[in-house]
Amino acid sequence: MASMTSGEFARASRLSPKALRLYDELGLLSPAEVDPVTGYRRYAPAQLEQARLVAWLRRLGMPLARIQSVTGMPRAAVAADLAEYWRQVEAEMSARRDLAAFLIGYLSGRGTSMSANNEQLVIRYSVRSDVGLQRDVNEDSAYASTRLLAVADGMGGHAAGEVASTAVIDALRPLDTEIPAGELLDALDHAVRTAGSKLRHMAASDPSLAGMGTTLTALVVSGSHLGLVHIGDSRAYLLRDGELYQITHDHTMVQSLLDDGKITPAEVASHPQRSLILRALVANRDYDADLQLREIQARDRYLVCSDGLHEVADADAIAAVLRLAADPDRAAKDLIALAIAGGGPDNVTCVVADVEPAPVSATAIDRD
Ligand SMILES: [Mn+2]
Repeated sequence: MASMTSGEFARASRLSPKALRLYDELGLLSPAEVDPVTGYRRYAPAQLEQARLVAWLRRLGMPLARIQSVTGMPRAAVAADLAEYWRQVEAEMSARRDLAAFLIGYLSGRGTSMSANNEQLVIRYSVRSDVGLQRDVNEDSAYASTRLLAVADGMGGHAAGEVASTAVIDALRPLDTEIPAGELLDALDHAVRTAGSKLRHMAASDPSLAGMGTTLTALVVSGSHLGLVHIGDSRAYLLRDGELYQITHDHTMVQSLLDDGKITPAEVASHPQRSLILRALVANRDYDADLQLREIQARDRYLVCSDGLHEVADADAIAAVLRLAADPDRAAKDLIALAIAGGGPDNVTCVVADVEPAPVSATAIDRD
């Protein structure tokens, strides 16, 4: 049986190479063979059905951990699990439909300023930053509140990096207010563009700031939704049901080489251009940031961090700390310690936020 290159397999299965790599990392679908020298993956045509099944289950919204648990099962067992999963989805949808109907009536009847949240959640957070062991100044800036969680990692030499990251975090402050979920992405887009033009204005009036720039990864919470804006190589992670997910994509040279299959994950750490950032908020150019809208759930734990953490700590090490720490402050302290133990080559900043159900007394809506 002739094997297929990952590109051929991606086209035939209508999955992106990125999705195939993710499925491999998660143990959902491993290549039939991996070239020991080049790291190139090859798949068997017989794996197409498995690939399509994984893609369909993803489209239905089944969590990765659950897909993982059914892969390899006989078809009948997968069918039974899918039926059970779908019953749960419909039960949740039905509960949300009831709540939405209640809210629509409530809002149109009284016209109060109550926010249209359909779940009552609270955010507990902590922020920690450290200069590290090899730098003289800390050019990271951060912000944390119950609504806005942000990290910016400045660059540009002398004090310019600190100026850039501080200015961008300041430009985000207006987001620390009640924003309807439907307006989150527009608000984030506006804030990041304002931040970019602020950098350009500052550089125009002070030539020593011409080369400055900063990364930005920021989360804004509205009810059960979260808006995310991201540019550069800072990261956001989500720990949900014990699984760690990186929810931002690095805008770096090595990430783009990885995406194109030109290097392997093992080659990243020693790549000569590993610190080269392809997109950031800079004074002399206008790059687009990534925007996302996500649902948050009670017991989610979010981490926003500068590369001072993930350049020395891999996902397993970060996940281990996030799973164990009793509260956000413990987690943030332990993550900083992890970066220092790894040599502290860079400034390191960690914002950790837990999503918790609101205490009953604070619940605005009684669904009964
Ligand atoms: Mn950094």
